[in-house]
Amino acid sequence: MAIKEVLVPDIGNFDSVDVIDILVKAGDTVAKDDSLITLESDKASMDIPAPFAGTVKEVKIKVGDKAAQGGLILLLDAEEGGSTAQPATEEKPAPAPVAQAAPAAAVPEPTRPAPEPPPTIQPQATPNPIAAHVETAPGKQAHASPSVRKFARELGVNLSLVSASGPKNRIVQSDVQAFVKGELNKQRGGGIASAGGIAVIPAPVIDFSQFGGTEIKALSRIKKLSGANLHRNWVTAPHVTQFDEADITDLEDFRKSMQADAEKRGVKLTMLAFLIKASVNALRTYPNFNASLSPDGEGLILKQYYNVGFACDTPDGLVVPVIRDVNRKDVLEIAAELGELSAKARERKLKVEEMQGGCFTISSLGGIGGTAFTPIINCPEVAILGVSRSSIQPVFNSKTKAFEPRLILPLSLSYDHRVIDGADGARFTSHLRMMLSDVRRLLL
Ligand code: CAO
Repeated sequence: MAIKEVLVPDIGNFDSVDVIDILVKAGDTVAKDDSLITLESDKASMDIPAPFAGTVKEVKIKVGDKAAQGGLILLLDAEEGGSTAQPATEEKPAPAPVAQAAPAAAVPEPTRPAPEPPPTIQPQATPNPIAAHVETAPGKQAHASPSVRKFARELGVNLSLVSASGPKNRIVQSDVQAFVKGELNKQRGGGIASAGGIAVIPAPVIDFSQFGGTEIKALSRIKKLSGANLHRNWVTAPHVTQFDEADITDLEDFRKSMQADAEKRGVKLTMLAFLIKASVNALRTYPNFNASLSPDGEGLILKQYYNVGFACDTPDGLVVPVIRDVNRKDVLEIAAELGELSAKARERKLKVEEMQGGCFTISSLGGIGGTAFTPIINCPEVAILGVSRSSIQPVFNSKTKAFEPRLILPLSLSYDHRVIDGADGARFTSHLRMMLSDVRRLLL
């Protein structure tokens, strides 16, 4: 074995092109002609193949770098006799330590034979978006490097169905892997047989510019990721939405009475904080809501912790920060965390772990408006609470025999009907109603 450099070969008429995909990592074994990296210019994309077989010792380039002919890609521990067709250079050994300081010229530079130019790589033209769109319909345009296309072909994946997460809306290998995983999970259907999958007719491909001016606005990364997740959740979990209303007149009075105190402590005491507290009480009473289906669909994983996520609208799209161990926190602590996490979400400073581990989600649109909506479950959770705008409603008081103005909060609970029965759905919202209409219970 000998460590050799692998350099960017002659890539045609390009001075410097973007590295858009690294297909190997240190320790990987590659065969001659296996793709190592993908380069992309405005007009073309190309995979750079291994000039000989060996084990990757160190990758010297990263996604986002610019590459030009002769640039160092990686060091490859070449297999014996495997490099004859593609000579490359020996890795430069470190200069031997010398006892006395000596001018640099005194340490002989090890001979570094010029690498034999590898064969010219023929760039593969990036498909014309319009042509690709038509070509891959039904679905959408699929930008992917030749290696990813090969990988997809080997797995029988139709790239037009795969969501892209790479630069310039490019499908990368991990997207294909995620797609295959998703398909396998779908087939398992959470353990409940899916009758041959869902057959839908292809979406029509329409050139909207024939009707008037159009422009294309790229979807943000968050929108693309959340869109794919929402679609999967909507299609795989049979949703039922239970609507209810809670009388929050007393709770709102209480909240307002506590607001000044809370502000002194730098906290905005919001209705959402009380809703999170009430939800955890309902989750403890109805543990099937604090659960996930096991991956084989044979059981229910009941969670002994109570982490609640809340949908947060940011300029880049929807994110769901998670407040952990809500059962151990009082309403003020929850409100403080809500404020911190929402601010972080809007400043794009949320850490991955701050969006993980949720058991249940609340989507509050009350500050914006609306009377009811059907939220999509944040799977693998099994339920989500939608909250709409509260309003003063006339409520009949059977004792006084008169209508009274009360502040009514609309609730929309979507649940996964594989896990939750309709009766439990109604029990859960009734429990929430009770908690929210009696502030003493809520704070106990
Ligand atoms: N009814 C009436 N008014 C309400 C209300 C409700 N249910 N909930 C909040 N409000 C009012 C508040 O009183 C407040 O008014 P003031 O500014 O006059 O005090 C205002 O709306 C803002 O509310 P807030 O500061 O309490 O914030 P919030 O807790 O309502 O919202 C957050 C926080 C992060 C949930 C919100 O900013 C957000 O991003 N909401 C959108 C969530 C979303 O996009 N969901 C859809 C996901 S798809 O299923």
